[in-house]
Amino acid sequence: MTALISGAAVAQHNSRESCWIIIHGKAYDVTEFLEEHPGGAAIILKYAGKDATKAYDPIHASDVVTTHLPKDKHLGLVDLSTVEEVIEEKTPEQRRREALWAARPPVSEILNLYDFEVLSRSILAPKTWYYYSSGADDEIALRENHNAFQRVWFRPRVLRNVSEVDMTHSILGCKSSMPFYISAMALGKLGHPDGELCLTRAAGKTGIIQMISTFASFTFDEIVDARAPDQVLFSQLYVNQNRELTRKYVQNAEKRGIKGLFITVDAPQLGRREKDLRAKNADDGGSEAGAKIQEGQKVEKGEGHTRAISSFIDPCLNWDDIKWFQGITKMPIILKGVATWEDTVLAIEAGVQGVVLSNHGGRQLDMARSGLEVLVEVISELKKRQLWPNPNFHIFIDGGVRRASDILKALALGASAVGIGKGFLYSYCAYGQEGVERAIDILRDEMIMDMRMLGITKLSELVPEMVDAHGLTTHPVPSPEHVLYNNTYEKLQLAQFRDA
Ligand code: 173
Repeated sequence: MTALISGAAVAQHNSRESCWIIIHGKAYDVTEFLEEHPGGAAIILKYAGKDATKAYDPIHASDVVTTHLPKDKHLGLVDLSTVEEVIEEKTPEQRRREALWAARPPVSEILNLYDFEVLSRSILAPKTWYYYSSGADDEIALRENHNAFQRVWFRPRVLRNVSEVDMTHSILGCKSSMPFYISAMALGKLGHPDGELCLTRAAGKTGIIQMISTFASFTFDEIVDARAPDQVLFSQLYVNQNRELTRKYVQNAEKRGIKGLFITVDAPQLGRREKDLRAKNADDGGSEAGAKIQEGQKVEKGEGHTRAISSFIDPCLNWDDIKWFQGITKMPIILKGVATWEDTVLAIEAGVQGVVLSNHGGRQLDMARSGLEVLVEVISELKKRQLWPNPNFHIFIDGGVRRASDILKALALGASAVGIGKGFLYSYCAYGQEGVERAIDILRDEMIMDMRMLGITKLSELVPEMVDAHGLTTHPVPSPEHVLYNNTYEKLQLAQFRDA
């Protein structure tokens, strides 16, 4: 048995010239890795010669250090009884946020998905909030995703017996308790220590499908291990320049029983989210950097840390690559981030099983239309070409979905199902797993109510005639404020902290 390394031995390597750190009871020599760390050298140097576990854990998947550092930099087990505990002073900002966390209203008082959002804004560290909430450039697409739903109106039917309502659905042939899935989002641990696992556990309890992000902050296997028996999971894929790593990732996903591979096609380069970039410049850490990145590669820096992580993404990806994916997996392949009918036709011709019409939550190309608007165009053009309806091809949309009414509008207009990302992200930032369960309950209640008032008892009764989408392609310009409404009536209210 090899001897344990003492705390004193590690403590000697406390400089840029020789930097050792302890993570989960093991010592690592990170001297040569300092300049490669996506989060910058400064944050590692803060822990040079010390136990960095507490700083590492909230941000990194557990295997990042082991998979990133060459084996000769793994120094061995440390005798933790000889290691001085790192006691971090809490900053006033951390104390303020902890007080807000304690003053959250009971989760039962949360009435809609916006409530989670408004609480998260205060609870999250500013740079996390900016990373999660910012859109690309002028954030027009970000806002448009939400606004588009407000340009579609219902044409409800009455006097139908709606006592029993069934909202179960099939998504890519898999059973789902409702017609939406949890969309992939990166870096979940920034928002809550249990990060993506809050989603997995809540989804398992409620029969909802979750899509795992390539850049989740738990490893892919940790998330899959947290699923309930028979729980369905999808996987989102950023294609790596090193196709061998991508092949391994995809084949592991298939082996672990993933039911759909969603290949992101709208991010040959990451969009510029300026709030995120500014927040990153203003601090040392760039803590977003710690995602589970596909193993063994160096990152480029200089344009913000999130963009640094994304430098693995292959901008060469093109239609010819689809055949390669079809050759390495039998999972259904869905292209995530399609924005036109032309590319939807190409996707059908390429033989994939579906598309997600999406502008990436307004985070990629600003002014790219909302998925909802693109949906109407796509269905109409596919019908003209006798390509729709098509039981073997699935059209999903995401972006801006916060209400069951949004989901029902999308389904009425032809969507096979709808992806919801931030609505669930903020639910766990504010309340952990309990928040996600509450969000799902809220959507279930809204679904029952809306389906009844639309005059349907099951989703197959939802038809295009139940919505008026004429205004969808009209993009209104900002109008002067409504003086009477704004000055006379109280604003709609959102959740408030107790005594805050
Ligand atoms: O939207 C995102 O933030 C995203 O897709 C991403 C991509 C790479 C790294 C981190 C996040």
